[in-house]
Amino acid sequence: MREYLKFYIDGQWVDPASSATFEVINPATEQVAGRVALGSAADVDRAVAAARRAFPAYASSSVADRVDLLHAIEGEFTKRRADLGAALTEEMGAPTALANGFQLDLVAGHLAEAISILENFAFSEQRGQTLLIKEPIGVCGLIAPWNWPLNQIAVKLFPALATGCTTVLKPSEQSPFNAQILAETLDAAGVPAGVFNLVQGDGPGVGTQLSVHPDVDMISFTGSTRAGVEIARNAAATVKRVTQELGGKGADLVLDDDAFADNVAGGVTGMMMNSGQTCSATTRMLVPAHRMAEAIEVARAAAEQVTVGDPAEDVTIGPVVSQAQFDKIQALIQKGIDEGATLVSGGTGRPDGLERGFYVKPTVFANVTNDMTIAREEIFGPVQSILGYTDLDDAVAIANDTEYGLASNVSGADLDTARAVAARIRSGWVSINGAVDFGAPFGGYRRSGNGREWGAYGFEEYLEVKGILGYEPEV
Ligand code: TXE
Repeated sequence: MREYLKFYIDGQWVDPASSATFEVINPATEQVAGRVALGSAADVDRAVAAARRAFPAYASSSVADRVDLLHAIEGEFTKRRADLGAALTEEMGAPTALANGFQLDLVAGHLAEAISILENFAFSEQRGQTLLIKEPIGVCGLIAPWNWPLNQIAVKLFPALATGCTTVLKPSEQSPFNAQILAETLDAAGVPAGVFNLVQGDGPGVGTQLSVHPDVDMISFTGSTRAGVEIARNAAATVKRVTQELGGKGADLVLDDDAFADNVAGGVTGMMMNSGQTCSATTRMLVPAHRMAEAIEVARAAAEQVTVGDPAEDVTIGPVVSQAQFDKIQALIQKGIDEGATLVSGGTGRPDGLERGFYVKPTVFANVTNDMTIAREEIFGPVQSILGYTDLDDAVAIANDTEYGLASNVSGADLDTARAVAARIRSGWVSINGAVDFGAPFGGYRRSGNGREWGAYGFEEYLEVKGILGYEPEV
């Protein structure tokens, strides 16, 4: 059993103010996997004070020094990959191959991208008589979720460190282990004292205390829309900047062409990766109505290929993260059945032979209409909904008829059509045929959030822009 009873504050492993702890449940076994210190207001005060003290020197460090620091982090991260992967599997049930592979490859990708952007980033620029300067905003509270835990930390922490901000991280209370190991890697890499601080705890406690803290300049949050609204409200009292990456209900718009069967199959298995616990998962597959029967056959076969089980084994998906998520997903699957969608594959209850663990059957619904609950709410489980469209105007209208606007996809062989359709979807990200780009802005329209992460857009969130007017006198 793991035990993490210290926080990382001001370059030291310190005792928390209180002796309270919380337990982390391994979702594959439902057994306690570890115990972690529960932070309180006093720990947040101490961490924020350390970050504030460290800010002036770190903010004025040279770009070259920060590039060196990020390279040092890269070196230490590479050494700890196996430990990080094991932690991810234990705390959130990610299959070993996913935890050690793609999950950590994403983190490495964001770090490499941050280094290359930093090397070329224009922190100042002269326009006419005015000098424009981009300066780090200050002390940043980073509040992270559990679904792609280290990746979500990476997209906040690396731009913050690259731009010269100092940070206090609160990971999700459901996935705190990887963050403890991350803190060890940052310490080994020589991150200056106070530049990175780690306080573990829950949303009502440490999360709220960071949001209301008068000496925190910005909160970067990824999680539920519910918590995002609370954080924004709490942060408003001190006029903090808040960036929020919230939920999604993206469309996978499949064009009517020869690639149709492959795209339907890929769309089903793709959204089920990580047990569907991905904000950018495209959970509404839109197919031409006249090809619904074909889509059902292909989707059923694809879902049957998705193996569920012990994440230590060679499976496609492991459990979902918690009893609460399991219950939410079960209730939504039942809603789909009750509201009249066609159940193509899966359904309620655990898969055969898996009596323990938060395992969900890979589930596909067809003949879904966009007013059904399963088409409107973020399910965050391995549940795909297939909806029919009459023509491309109808498809675009369905894609855009959602409260969210985070990530969508257009699949098809005809790239001209795919590009034209992608341009009409109101969403921060629209991939064509599943493309991924570390430099593309990731973030949402509407209730999917505010601000953008990834690439140079992620840097801008951590910067203030200052104009020095009359820098060059008029001639
Ligand atoms: O999220 P919470 P939950 C969605 C997904 C999921 C649902 C609920 O649909 O089923 O949200 O998940 C911290 N002040 N996403 O309940 O509570 C919390 O401690 C400050 C989508 O687990 O939002 C944790 O660190 N912080 C999403 C983080 O917020 C607060 C990823 C996320 O937890 C807080 C996760 C508060 N008042 C869930 N309340 C995505 N966009 O990828 C909670 N937290």
